[in-house]
Amino acid sequence: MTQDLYSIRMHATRGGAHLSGAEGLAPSGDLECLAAALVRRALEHPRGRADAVRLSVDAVEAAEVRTGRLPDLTTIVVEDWRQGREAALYFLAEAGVSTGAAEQAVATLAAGAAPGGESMRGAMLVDAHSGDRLEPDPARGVRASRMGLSRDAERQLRRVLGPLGLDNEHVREAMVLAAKVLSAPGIVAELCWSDDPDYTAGYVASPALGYVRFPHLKPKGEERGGRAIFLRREGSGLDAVIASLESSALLVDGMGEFHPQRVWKG
Ligand code: WAQ
Ligand code: MG
Repeated sequence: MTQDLYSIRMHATRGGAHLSGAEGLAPSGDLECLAAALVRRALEHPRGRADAVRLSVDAVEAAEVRTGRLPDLTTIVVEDWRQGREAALYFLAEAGVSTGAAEQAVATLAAGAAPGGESMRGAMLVDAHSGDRLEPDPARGVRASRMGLSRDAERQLRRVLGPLGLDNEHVREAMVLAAKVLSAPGIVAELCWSDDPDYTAGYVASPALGYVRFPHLKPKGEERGGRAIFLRREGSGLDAVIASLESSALLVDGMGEFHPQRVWKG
């Protein structure tokens, strides 16, 4: 990396509760435009208008920035969210998550993973074997940040996603976030569905499976969403995983493969 990059983060709240967050990694010339887009996003959120928006911009030294590629993408066509969750459990098992841990994480996200049944601001960290929750703060969770797409990669990604009907912010950002998560040590899998009431899709990602998306992981109108990051507890240790998710910088500058969609047969 020769160019200096900045990490930009947005956190919006409404009535003191988490409403929306976003993070990116961009050259200085892109920051003004990005900041405006993030403020707009907080004010036009489908769950309501933010009453506080915090933006932070931090320089990241070029030498700290790793580069990487996106995970491969596959869509598994499911009829509804019940089928979607059944399929997600199947892929989590394929990835190496125990049945108990996977079922518990799905139930926890469905019930609202933060205390009081709200959505968390960040992700739960879950022991892939026991299902134990490992994140230090169960309301905040762990927020992956300092990741972004290079301009060229963004152009390429949009060119491929467009004809698939998938060129939207949810998909682009989730793929970049999954790339960041999968690059952390000891990661077994990630499970996600949105907290936006109108967006029902979600995904399971793992180093071997890539990004496997399901058009429905929750009913339309449902506001509870979130992320579970499944870890192997032995190995690098929790602090190293959290440091990697929060503080290491990843610029995605390459594509993965795009597989044809498959229909879930149960
Ligand atoms: N780090 C950790 N957790 C996060 C982060 C982050 N940077 N951003 C969001 N989360 C958690 C948080 O609990 C949110 O409530 C939850 O994830 C959902 O965030 O069609 O739109 O931004 O392939 O609503 C996935 C499917 C869409 C895309 C995900 O997530 C597709 C989405 P949202
Ligand atoms: Mg959201």
